[in-house]
Amino acid sequence: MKTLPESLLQIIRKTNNIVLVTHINPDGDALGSLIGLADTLERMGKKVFRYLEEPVAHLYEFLPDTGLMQTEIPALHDFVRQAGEDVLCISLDCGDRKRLGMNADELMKIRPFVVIDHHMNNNGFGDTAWIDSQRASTGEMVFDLAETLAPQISEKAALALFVAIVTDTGSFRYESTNAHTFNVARKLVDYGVKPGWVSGHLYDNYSVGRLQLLQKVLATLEVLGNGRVAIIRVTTDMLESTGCTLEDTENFINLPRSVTSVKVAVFLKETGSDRVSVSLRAKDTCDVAAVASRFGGGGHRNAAGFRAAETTVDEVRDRVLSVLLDEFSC
Ligand SMILES: [Mn+2]
Repeated sequence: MKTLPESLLQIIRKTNNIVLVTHINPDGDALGSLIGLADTLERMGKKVFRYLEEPVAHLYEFLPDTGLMQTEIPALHDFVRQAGEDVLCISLDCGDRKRLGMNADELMKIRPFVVIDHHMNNNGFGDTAWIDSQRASTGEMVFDLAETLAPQISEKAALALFVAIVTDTGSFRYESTNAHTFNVARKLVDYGVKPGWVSGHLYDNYSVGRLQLLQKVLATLEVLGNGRVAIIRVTTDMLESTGCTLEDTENFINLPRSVTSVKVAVFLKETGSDRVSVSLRAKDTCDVAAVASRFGGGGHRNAAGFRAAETTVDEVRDRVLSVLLDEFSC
């Protein structure tokens, strides 16, 4: 595990205006890390601009301070202008500058640009980077940072960081979970987090429509390669007829992945008339980050994804299958 670089601490300590950004379609780790760090920095007396491309997804609305997120680029410009030279941008949980979204170039004009992340394929874009692929979540890294910077972590920040860790470790089940992960989680509970309350919000808080959507998605299940590959899909029609959005499909992929024989689960999502987004989850040795990078995507060895345009779900299915079975022997 890489320790927190001193240079990062110095640059944060001396800067009074800090912009926090994360990847598009932010998950629990992205949002939790951003919220937890924002609160810690504000308690140190700094001004913080919490930038998101889109408002917080319904699933994560229970997180603290979601109302403080800003989505407007002109507001960001005002913040940076008022800050003058005394400004810094920190990117959290984002493995690639493209994943900063449509305003990536604008965001990266804010200098210095600091990257804190745990994605294996992160090439260290920006001026200063703290990247540690041994970490189970960015939230765990932000905890180390917050604990070093601030005398006390607030209950609010603790909750946000706990959600980051729980979601990115699949509730402490993934391979990346280690003693440090539990150590951080224990400290967060000491700071006031109630794990049962968090689980209730994350896992027992769904609509009937989502269950009906799950019914339709599971009906598309295909199992191939002698049971090693399981594929499910969601179409825009299914979303419409159940009153759901793609957000509601979060965690669906864990069901095909949970089958004993399955080494790779593939979730094909129709995101428009000719657009498809693909999530890949692996067990054991298959490296789905390598598979995803073949299609211009990325991620972790066990969890990765990519997007494809000007294509159909069937076409993408065939291409992914041939790469998985023929080239990677997953
Ligand atoms: Mn993460």
